[in-house]
Amino acid sequence: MKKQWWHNKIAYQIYPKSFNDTNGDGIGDIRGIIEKLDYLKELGIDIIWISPIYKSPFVDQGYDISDYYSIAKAFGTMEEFEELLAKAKKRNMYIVMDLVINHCSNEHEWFQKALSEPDGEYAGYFYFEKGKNGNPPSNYRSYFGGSVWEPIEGTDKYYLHSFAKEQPDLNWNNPKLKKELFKMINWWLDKGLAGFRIDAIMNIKKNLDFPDYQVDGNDGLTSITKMIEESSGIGDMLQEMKHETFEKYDAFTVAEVFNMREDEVEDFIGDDGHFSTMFDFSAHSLTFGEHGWYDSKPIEFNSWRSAIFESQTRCQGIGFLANIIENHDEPRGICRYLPEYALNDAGVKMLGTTSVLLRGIPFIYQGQEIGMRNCHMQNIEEYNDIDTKNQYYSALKAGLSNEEALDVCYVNSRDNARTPMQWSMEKNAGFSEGNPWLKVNPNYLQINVEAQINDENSILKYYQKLISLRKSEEYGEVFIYGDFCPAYLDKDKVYAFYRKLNDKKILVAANFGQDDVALELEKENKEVLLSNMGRKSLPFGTTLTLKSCEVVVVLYLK
Ligand code: TEU
Ligand code: CA
Repeated sequence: MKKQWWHNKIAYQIYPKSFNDTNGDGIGDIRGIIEKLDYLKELGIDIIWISPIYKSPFVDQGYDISDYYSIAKAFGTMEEFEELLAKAKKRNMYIVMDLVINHCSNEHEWFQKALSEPDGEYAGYFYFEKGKNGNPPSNYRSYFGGSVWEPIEGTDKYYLHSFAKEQPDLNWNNPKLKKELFKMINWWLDKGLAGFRIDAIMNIKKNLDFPDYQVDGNDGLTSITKMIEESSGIGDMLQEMKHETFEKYDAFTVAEVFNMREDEVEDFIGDDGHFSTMFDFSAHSLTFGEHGWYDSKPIEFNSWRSAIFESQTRCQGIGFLANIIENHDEPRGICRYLPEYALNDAGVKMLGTTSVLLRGIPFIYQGQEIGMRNCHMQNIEEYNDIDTKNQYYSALKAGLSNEEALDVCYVNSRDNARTPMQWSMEKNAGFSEGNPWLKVNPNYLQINVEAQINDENSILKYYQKLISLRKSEEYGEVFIYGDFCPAYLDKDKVYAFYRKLNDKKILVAANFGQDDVALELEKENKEVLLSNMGRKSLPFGTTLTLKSCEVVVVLYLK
C-alpha cells in the first residue's frame, strides 16, 4: 500500500449545531469550534469533520443545502470559517467538510429555476419524470418514508427525492451539473480545506428505467435501495470526480457507503480507489429492521464481533476503513454495544479501546470521549429529527402504542447523538447561555468535560492516553500498518485481536461478559501498554484473568 499523509491521523466528528454556542442563540457556531480547538488538540485529534454548515433551510439539519458557497448565518460568517481554517492549520489540524451532492435543498436556486421552467435547462439538473398510468414513475419508498416521487404542480411530471421531499436528487447524468459540482468542490479545496466526508454517495447512480420492484411494506412501496444496488457503473462517476477534484489536492476523503458489493473494496479504498477511506457500517447495519426502527434488532455479541472482524480482514492489505462506534445518524455507541451491566466507566473505556485500536482511521464522535449517552425524551415533540418523527409515526401505524413507539425512538433516534455537548455543570451543560435548540441530556451533572478533565481516572483522560498510545513513536506504526489478527474467538464474550508488524506484536483483549474469563497467553515476555483497570503488569505464568469489562493492551517482547 502507498503511504499517505492521513494514515496516522485521528479524526473527530463535530455536529456543529450541538457543539458549542458562543452567542446565546441556542445553536452551536463556528466561533464555538474555534474556542475548542485546543481541547481537541489535547485529546490528540488531527482531522476534524464538521457536519454541514452551508446555507440551508435545515429540514434535515443542513443535509439540505440551498447554497454550496455560503455559510449558514446561524453558524457564523465565511470570515469566521477562514479563521477556523487558519487556526486549525496553526495547530497542525485539518478541517474536513461534509459534501452533500446526491441532493440539494428545494430552496436551492437550481431547483427553483427548474420548477419555474419544468422543460428548461435546470430541470435537467434533477430527475423530472412523467408518471406511468396515472401513477408515479415507480414504487420506491424514500429513506424518510413515503414515495420518492413528488408531483410537480401544473405538469404531468414528478421529481425524485431519495430522502425528504425538500431534498431533490441531483442528476449525475447531466455533464453541466457535474461540472458545477466539481467547480464547487475545488473552490473549497482552494480555500485550504483538507478534504470531505461524502454523504450518501451510493445514491447518485440510478437505473434510468426506474423499474418497479416487489412491494415490501404495508405502504404499497418498496425500498429504493433495490434499484440502487442493481445499478452498476457508479465507479466511473466516482473516478471522474476524484480526477477532477480531490486528486489534484491530495485531499482526504471519507465516504458514507452503504450497499457496496464485497468484492469492490479495492475499487473504493485501494491505492487507486475512489476515496481515501469509507466508514465501516457493518455493526450499525446489524440493527436494521425489515420495516424500520420499530422492528430493529438489538446487537448480539457474536454477530457484532464477527461483523467487525470480517470487515477488518476484508480490507487488510488493500486499504483502511474509518472505524466508528457512533455518528450523528446513530444512537450512542455505548448504549448500543454495551450490555446493561457494562454501562459504566470501565465498559465505556473498554469499547473505546476496541474501536480506536482497530486497523483503520479512528473517528470519534463528539461526546464519545466523555461517555455521553442516549437521551430520554418525554414525548415526540421533544424530538427534532425528521427521520425520528417519520419512524415514530410508522411505528404507531404498525400498531405500537405511544409508549412503545417512544421506546423505539429512545433506542434508535438520531437525536440521541445530537443533544448538546456536555461541557460543564453550568446551565445547559455549558453549551449555551440561551435556549438550546434540542434538549440537554439531564445527566450532564454527572457526565461533562469539566468534571473529567481534572480526574485522572475519567473516561476523557483514558481516551487521551488511548489516542496517545495509538500515535506513539514506538507503537504507532504497528497500530497503523500492522495486520489485524483475530484472537480467542472460542472465548464467549471476549473481543480480542493482535496487531502485528515485523517483529512487533500487540494484543488487545477485552471481556464484554459478566463473569471473569481466563485467557492463556503465549509464553514470550510481555508488558502492559494500557489498562482500563489500573493493571500495571501481568500475573506470573501465562494465565490472564480478565474481569468483567476489563480491557488490556499487551506488548509481546521479542
Ligand atoms: O445519511 C444517509 C443514510 O443513508 C442514512 O444514514 C440515513 O440517515 C438513515 O438511514 C436514516 O435514519 C446521510 C446523512 O448522514 C444523514 O444525516 C442525512 O439525513 C442523509 O444522508 C441525507 O442527506
Ligand atoms: Ca450560536
